[in-house]
Amino acid sequence: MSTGSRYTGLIEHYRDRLPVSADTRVISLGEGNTPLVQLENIPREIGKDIELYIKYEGLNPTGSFKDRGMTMAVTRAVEEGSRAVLCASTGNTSAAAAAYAARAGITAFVIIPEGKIALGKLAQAMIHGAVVLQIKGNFDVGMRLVKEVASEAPVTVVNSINPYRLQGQKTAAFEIVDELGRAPDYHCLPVGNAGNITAHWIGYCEYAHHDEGEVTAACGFCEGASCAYGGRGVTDTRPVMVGYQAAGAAPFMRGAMVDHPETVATAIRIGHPQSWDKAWKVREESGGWFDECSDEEILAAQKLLTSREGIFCEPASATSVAGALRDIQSGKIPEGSTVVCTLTGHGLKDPDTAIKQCEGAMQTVDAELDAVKDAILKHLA
Ligand code: AN7
Repeated sequence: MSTGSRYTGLIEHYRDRLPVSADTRVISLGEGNTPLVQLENIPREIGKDIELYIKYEGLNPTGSFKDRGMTMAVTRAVEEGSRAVLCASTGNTSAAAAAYAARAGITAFVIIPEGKIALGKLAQAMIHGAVVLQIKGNFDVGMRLVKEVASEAPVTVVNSINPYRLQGQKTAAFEIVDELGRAPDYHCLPVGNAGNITAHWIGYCEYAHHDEGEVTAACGFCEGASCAYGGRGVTDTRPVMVGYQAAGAAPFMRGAMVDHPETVATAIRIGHPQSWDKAWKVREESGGWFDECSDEEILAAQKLLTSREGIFCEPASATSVAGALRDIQSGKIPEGSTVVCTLTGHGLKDPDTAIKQCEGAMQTVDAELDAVKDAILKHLA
């Protein structure tokens, strides 16, 4: 138990709202408590009166929001006596599983699609000592294999079908309400398996269960009137939830699973979302919608954030901003709104895609004063 003000991770911080007991050994790397940064330049440039924030989840210990779910999932796996965790991953889950397993002193097995995960994520899984199994198949195939092998080997699955993952991830919604004093009007996220959009809705709903003995803002994910959080809400507002997919991997737009998903945003190169039914329920309950963004729009939004706001996220994360800006410009998200976009992963995860976008941005000059001075003066001219 921390007694001072040192932040020691989201389980300690939100302990009374998470499935842990007083003597649970918490496996934490100090995740959560990420910055909510208000964008200044982009809203001005598009000429819209909008309070636009990004939730910078790339600043978690392994560089993505997955840490929120992984601290819970690994904590519970260890508590239940598990010696190994297993996941399929487009990259970030494998990085988080590898790190938290190392912290806990257990083994992580990760199944990844060959050649389709960003370099930083692969480096993380390997350096933390995970057993990395590359398959000649995409994430969805890997996920099927995980489910099949889990019943035949002594491993705990730590994909978001593990309910503790969503419990950990719901804390991002708590943090936003704690900071803003209310829920935003709109919350925009990139959608792959749709675990994160579901987790956020669970968090927002729990925080809105505020009447003593009665659930005022019931969501379809709790036990209704017997919800453990009734009477413990802190706000009566909930956002409209908006999920954006990459156009080549957009089952929620097709209304059906996609067998061969393709996108530059490899993190969300997912055609068979694991939280399919849950995400439709989120849309319905929150009055939200799904939409899709092209790879060009995604990369343009990534570039806009880096060049105008100094914020570097990976391509998948930029999908939330790409979609939100389009809906703000069209008026679907009206002026005067408060909007939060989750930036799910750090830009350093995928240096190759970033560098590819910046051709001609580097010049080679002689190692002499004149050459360097010329280059600077030419640029300023
Ligand atoms: C940066 O790592 O599924 O809709 O295996 O890494 O909750 O799936 C990653 C997903 C968005 C989508 N942004 O979240 C994995 C994996 C980033 C991601 C998503 C992912 P969900």
